[in-house]
Amino acid sequence: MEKDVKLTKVDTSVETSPGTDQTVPASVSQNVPGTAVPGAAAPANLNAAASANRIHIGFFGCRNAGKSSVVNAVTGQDLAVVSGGRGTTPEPVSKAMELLPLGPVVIIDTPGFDDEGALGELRVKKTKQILNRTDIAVLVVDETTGMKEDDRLLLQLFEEKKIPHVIVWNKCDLSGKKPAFSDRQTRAADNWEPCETDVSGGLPCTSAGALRVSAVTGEGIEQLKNRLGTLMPKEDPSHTVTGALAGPGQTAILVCPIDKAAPKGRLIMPQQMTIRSILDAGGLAMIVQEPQLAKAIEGLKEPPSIVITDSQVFASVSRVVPESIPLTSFSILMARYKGFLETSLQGIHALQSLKDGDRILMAEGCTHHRQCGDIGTVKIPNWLRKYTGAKLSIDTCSGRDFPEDLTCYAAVVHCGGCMITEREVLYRMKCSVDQNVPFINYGIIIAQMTDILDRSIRALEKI
Ligand SMILES: Nc1nc2c(ncn2[C@@H]2O[C@H](COP(=O)(O)OP(=O)(O)O)[C@@H](O)[C@H]2O)c(=O)[nH]1
Ligand code: SF4
Ligand SMILES: [Mg+2]
Repeated sequence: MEKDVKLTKVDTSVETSPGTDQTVPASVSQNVPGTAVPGAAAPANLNAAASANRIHIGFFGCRNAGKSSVVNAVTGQDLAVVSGGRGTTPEPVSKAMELLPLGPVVIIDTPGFDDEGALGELRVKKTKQILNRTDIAVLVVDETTGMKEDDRLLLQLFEEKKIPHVIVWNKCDLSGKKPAFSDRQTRAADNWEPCETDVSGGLPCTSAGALRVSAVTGEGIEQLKNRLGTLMPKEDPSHTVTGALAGPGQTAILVCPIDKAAPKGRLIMPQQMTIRSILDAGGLAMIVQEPQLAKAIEGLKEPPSIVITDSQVFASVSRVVPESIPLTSFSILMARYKGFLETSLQGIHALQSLKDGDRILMAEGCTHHRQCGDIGTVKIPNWLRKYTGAKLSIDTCSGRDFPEDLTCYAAVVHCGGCMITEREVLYRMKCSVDQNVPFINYGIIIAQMTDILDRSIRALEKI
C-alpha cells in the first residue's frame, strides 16, 4: 500500500485572476516577503485548470488570529508568512494548487481586516474586492481572545455577498479541552459544531458552522478541509447557452458574418459555444451569412424556433426575420450565460443621463488575438457619441488591465467576455456594482442604440 500520500500539489501555473493582489508562482520562495510577483501570467501547464476556473478559498480575520498559519496548515506548505508581529500580510497573497480532497483551488491569504493602515470604507472596499472572487470564505478567529466587532463585520460581508463560509476558532491548543469562548462548542464530535449555537458575543454561528483548530498542532485541520469540501459550489447541468431556445428536433438559425474581423478558417467562441449548446439539446443548427438568411427561413418547412445573430448586423437581420420568429444575439446569450445580463439591462438606463465630459470605460477580455476587431475601440464609441449627443471621453482596456478604481467612470461597457471565464467577468461586474458604476455589455448597448433591445430580450422568455 502506498504510504506518505501527499495532500497538496502545487501547480506550475500561477494565479491568473484579475486583481491587485500579489500573485505567487509555485517556484518562488514563499518565506521571503516581496518575492511574490505582482501581475499575472498565462498558465505554464496547459493541462492545469485555468486559475479562474478554480475554486477560490479566502482566509479572513483580524491580525494575529492565525490566518497565515491556518493557510499553511491546510496547504501543508509555507505559503504565507507567519509572525507574532501585527500585520505581516500587507497584501492578499494567492496561490493555485491541487488540494485533496477539494481538487484544483486557489488559496487566498488576506491582510488583517483590523489593519491600522486601511481605514473604514477603504478596507471594506478592498475586502469586497477579494470577496468578489472568493467562492468559500474562512473566518479565522483567535479563540483565546474571542470574536471581535471586525469579525462580525466580516461575517456580514460574507452574508451580503452570499459566500458560503465557516468560522475557524484557531489556537485551540492554548485553551486545551475547554475553549475560552463557550462550553457548548466542546460537545461536538469531530470538532464540528452545528449551527444553532451562539458563538461569543451572541452572534449566531454561520450557516456552515464553526470548527476548533490549532494551526500549530494540526488539530481540526483535516476536518476543516472536509468541511471546505462540503461547501464547494455545485455545477448546474441545466445552465446552458441556449436553454430551451432550440429543443429536440427544433431548428435554430445562426447568422455568422464572415467579414474581415472573422478569424481565418474558424468560427469565434460564442458561435462555437452556441452551436455546441444546440447540439447538446438535440436541436438543429443552421449556420448562414446574412445574405443567405431569407432563403434559409423560406426553405424550412416550419419556422425556426430562434434566430441568433451577430450583434453588429442585428438591425438588418431584424428587418429580414418576421416578428413572429424570436430573434436574439450571440452577445446577449453570452451575457445571460455568464450572469451579467440583468446588471447590463439595469445599467443601460445610464445612457439617458450621459453628458459632456463623462468618461466611459470600454473593457475587453482579450488582448493578443482580439476577435472583436475595432468594435469596442472605434464603432461603439462613435455610435455612443451619436446616440447620446454628448462629448464623451472614452478609455479602453483589454486583457488583465481592468482598473481597480472605477469611480471616475459614468459607465463600464464590457465585451461578451467569450475568451475569459465567467468568474473574471463577474468579478469585473461586481467591482463595478460595488462602486455604483453602471456595467453594460456590448451586445446590450448595441441593441439599445439600434432599438432592437426589446426584441432580443423578448426572445429569451422561453429560455
Ligand atoms: N499556539 C498557537 N499559536 C498560533 C496558532 N496559529 C497561529 N499562532 C501564532 O499566532 C501568531 C500570528 O500568526 P499568523 O498566522 O501570522 O496570524 P495572521 O496575522 O492572522 O496571519 C504567530 O506567532 C503564530 O505562531 C495556533 O494554532 N496555536
Ligand atoms: S473576450 Fe471579448 S474582446 Fe475577446 S473575442 Fe471575446 S468578446 Fe471579443
Ligand atoms: Mg498573515
